[in-house]
Amino acid sequence: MNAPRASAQGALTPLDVEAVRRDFPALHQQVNDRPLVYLDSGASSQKPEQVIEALNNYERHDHSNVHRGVHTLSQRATEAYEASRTKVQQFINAGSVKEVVFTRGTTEAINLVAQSYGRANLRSDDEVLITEMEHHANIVPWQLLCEQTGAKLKVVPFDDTGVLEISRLKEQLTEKTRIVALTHVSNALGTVNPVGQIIQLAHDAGAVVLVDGAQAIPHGPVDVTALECDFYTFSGHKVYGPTGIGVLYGREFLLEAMPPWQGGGDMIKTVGFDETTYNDLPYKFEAGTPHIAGAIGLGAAVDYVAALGPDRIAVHEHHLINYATERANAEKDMQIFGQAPDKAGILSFVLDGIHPHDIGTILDHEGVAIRTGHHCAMPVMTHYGVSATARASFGPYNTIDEIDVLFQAMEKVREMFRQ
Ligand code: C6P
Repeated sequence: MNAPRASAQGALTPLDVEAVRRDFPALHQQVNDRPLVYLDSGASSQKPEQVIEALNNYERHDHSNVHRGVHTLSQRATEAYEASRTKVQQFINAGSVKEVVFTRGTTEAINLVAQSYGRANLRSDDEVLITEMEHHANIVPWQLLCEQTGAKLKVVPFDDTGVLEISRLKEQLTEKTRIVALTHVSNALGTVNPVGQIIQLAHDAGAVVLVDGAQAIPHGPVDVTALECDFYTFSGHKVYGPTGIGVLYGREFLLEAMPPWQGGGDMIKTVGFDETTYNDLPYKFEAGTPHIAGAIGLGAAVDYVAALGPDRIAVHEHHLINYATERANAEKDMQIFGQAPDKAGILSFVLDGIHPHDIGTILDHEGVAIRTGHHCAMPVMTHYGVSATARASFGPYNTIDEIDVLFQAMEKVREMFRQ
């Protein structure tokens, strides 16, 4: 995330968390006879009324296919779909709507870049640089690309506190590096990487940079133009929007030069058996009927986040993670994974002698939802020699009281497993 603007930071009014909570109907329910404490926004966030209403309104009144019909419903659907693209463009400060491609999510966006940009530009002997803290979605597409092209995958390590080793990155970045792909915020450690600095280093070495923003965009301001990144990816369902929709931001001149990835309707201008010509950006990369409702819901979601204020969300979530970390540090049997100085609202931990899945199950009995497992970041688990962790992840609707409930519920876990 771009740091909350220093001048604005002092002047920021805090989030009215109770008002935010009122917007999220799913939060107001009992789970296992306890009030739900939802601490799994890193896996998928909940949706505010504003998003649910936008989806509802579209499905009830405006549904039709986009870019195809002359009739009123198709025009309404097209207008709403394209209006969402403009909202996303403004939200991330992209230079043009041509730079905003709708995808199924972060995973598809990364695969698109690997297969389109990567296949067109990489040769054997070239190198792709990723980091040890990547989600599988930012590892496997590059492994596939390397298998296909003969390029080599190199991995920048992180230290035991979860901080990327920039000195190693500098050593590994060479004239052979064509692509640097890294996460903005680690989903398993919470580390916020210095992506601005890394982008400059990569550009100096002549490489393009893809930033996986899945865990960054929901939790603070992101300005792709200020970052000067080449590609930025994120998913709707982590930013209080629907599943099945996401965004690939790409610099226009790069997208323009890239070949299409998937072929089909909407991505063409003309089709003949001898020759097919491709549509303009961004449609060249949107083959087939898109997830229209998803895009409209995502537009409502970014409107919602913009109105709350990404700066204010970041400040609130820092407050939560600092409090949770302080509490966790006071527990002798608790080990935290990821103690980077710059950290988003993600607390990954284990309790001595208790399997994370057991922690998750008992917490669920207490109404507390967390994620347990490898978090699709197996190399992070390997780094620490564990197979899984428990992970609490926060959103703008979480409170200090809920963190207290988490720690109280952990007492139950201890009682159950240490009798
Ligand atoms: N992480 C988590 O619980 P998709 O599935 O395409 O929406 O997002 C993939 C993805 C990519 N990068 C990062 C950093 C991510 O955190 C995720 C999704 C979820 O941590 C589900 S595994």
